[in-house]
Amino acid sequence: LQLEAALKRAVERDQLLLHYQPRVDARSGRMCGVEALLRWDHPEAGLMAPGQFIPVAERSSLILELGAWVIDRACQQAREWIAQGWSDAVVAVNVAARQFTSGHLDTVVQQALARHGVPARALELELTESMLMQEPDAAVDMLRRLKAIGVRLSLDDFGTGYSSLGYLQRFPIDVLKIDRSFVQTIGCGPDGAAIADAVIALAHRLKLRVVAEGVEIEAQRRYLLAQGCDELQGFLFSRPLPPQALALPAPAHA
Ligand code: G
Ligand code: G
Ligand code: MN
Ligand code: NA
Repeated sequence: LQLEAALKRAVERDQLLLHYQPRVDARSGRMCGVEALLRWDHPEAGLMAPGQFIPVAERSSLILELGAWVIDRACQQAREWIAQGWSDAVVAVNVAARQFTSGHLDTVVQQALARHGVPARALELELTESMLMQEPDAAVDMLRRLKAIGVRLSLDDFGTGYSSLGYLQRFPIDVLKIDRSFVQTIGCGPDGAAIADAVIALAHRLKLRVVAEGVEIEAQRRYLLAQGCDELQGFLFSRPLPPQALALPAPAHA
């Protein structure tokens, strides 16, 4: 309860910040987007990772406030990058289950885009299988409303949750993100790449983009490129960084 009260104050006291981890185009190596990752600059504990406080926020409606703050700040940053010449910047934000099932996510997104004058294509929402499977019909309805706004939708940690492949076809999503546990086994034993291979094939068969996360070594990069994976993310390229530390890509249409 103490942490919850402190977290509530953190929003008001401007102690939250976003770090950004690059996503690179597998073929060209060019940065094609970033994932926003929440941090709490705690006055005593220092910089806290979301694993330490998101679960606390998720126990109450505080997660809705926090989630809206993240979307707003990500849009503000996207606006800044676009103004700096990174015209096709895409900022992906993680969405919590309660945020998705609240029924207001489309309104929150629409308002943030409008407030900062950001095109919808610059925002991607990272969802998980389990949050969509809580109430699949309601989920399809919300996904359609989000698609109508024009934001990109991805399934994060794909392969670790529970979902049915049948629903995958009903959900109007754009991107599958291969969970890092399936990337880290590439090169380990004869079946180490089996799940990554299958997810890439499935994604392309369904005309979805596929992103591998947790790419840490060159052998994984080379393998995923050869398999046709579209985008890569991981410590091999960069850790999550404060926005001013990111080197922006050269203009695409120079
Ligand atoms: O950075 P770290 O490894 O601690 O991230 C842990 C988890 O926190 C990841 O699963 C990530 O998706 C989640 N996370 C990071 N930022 C946010 C955020 O802004 N909102 C929500 N709901 N989850 C986040
Ligand atoms: O669940 P989600 O995919 O949103 O989790 C993102 C988390 O994964 C972030 O906290 C980020 O720091 C972490 N991460 C990003 N790249 C790598 C990597 O190459 N290796 C590992 N172990 N973690 C990573
Ligand atoms: Mn994520
Ligand atoms: Na993930």
